[in-house]
Amino acid sequence: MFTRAIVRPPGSNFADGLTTVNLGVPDYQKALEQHEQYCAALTQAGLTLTRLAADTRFPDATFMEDVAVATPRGAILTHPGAPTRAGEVETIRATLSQYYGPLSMIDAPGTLEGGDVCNAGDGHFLIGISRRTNEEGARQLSAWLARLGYTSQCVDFRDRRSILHLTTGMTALGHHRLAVVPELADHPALRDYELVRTVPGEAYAANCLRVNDVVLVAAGFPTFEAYLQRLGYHTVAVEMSEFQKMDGGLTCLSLRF
Ligand code: CIR
Repeated sequence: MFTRAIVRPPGSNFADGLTTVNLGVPDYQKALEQHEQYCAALTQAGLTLTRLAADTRFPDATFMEDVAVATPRGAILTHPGAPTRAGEVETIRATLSQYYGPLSMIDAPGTLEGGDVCNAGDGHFLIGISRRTNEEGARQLSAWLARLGYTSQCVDFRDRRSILHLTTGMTALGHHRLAVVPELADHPALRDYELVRTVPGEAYAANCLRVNDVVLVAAGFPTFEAYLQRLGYHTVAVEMSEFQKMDGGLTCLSLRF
């Protein structure tokens, strides 16, 4: 059960952030509107929002998920693998400490981005090894999670080049279910889960966000959304086109706890 989320709107230089997709330059005004719609959906789902100010020192800083891992028992600051994002970590420390007290962090040579971490349920976390998260970062996170009484497992997907972060390719739906892109569905680490696969052309929809009784889905992926509804989920569609252009999805835009 989540009660809070920390969010930060995109800054005016949002388009200068990192991207690997070829979908054009994001429209800043539209991105602000979509961010507002996202915040409204989180509020509607029962969360109290802490809204940080936009920070133009870091064009990717709206993607809050990557700079910390927040769990019901503790939070840890990450060590982004993307050098341009390293400075974002300190911008969240004071806010997160208000809720969790002094925070530990992932140290070099470890790198880890929160987008590579998935709380799969039942006290178990999946940790992606990716272009941004290395084995040492995953090892440090796993040890920290173990101290909190959680189990974890690594999902090395460096051979699946189209997936940036683990949560780009899969997200937890509860009930031992994962939403997943076909490219990740045969990964041995996922074999004990029931998988809800996206259909061709809807891979972006795998990054959905379960918030209590609601699942936020990216607007424009009707097959996936209808599939979730048939499984009994109450879905809320949020326009995400401008964030998609910068490789970001629904989970990336907040830290929930
Ligand atoms: C980046 O490349 O770091 C940002 N443009 C997008 C980060 C998306 N975050 C996520 O998947 N958790």
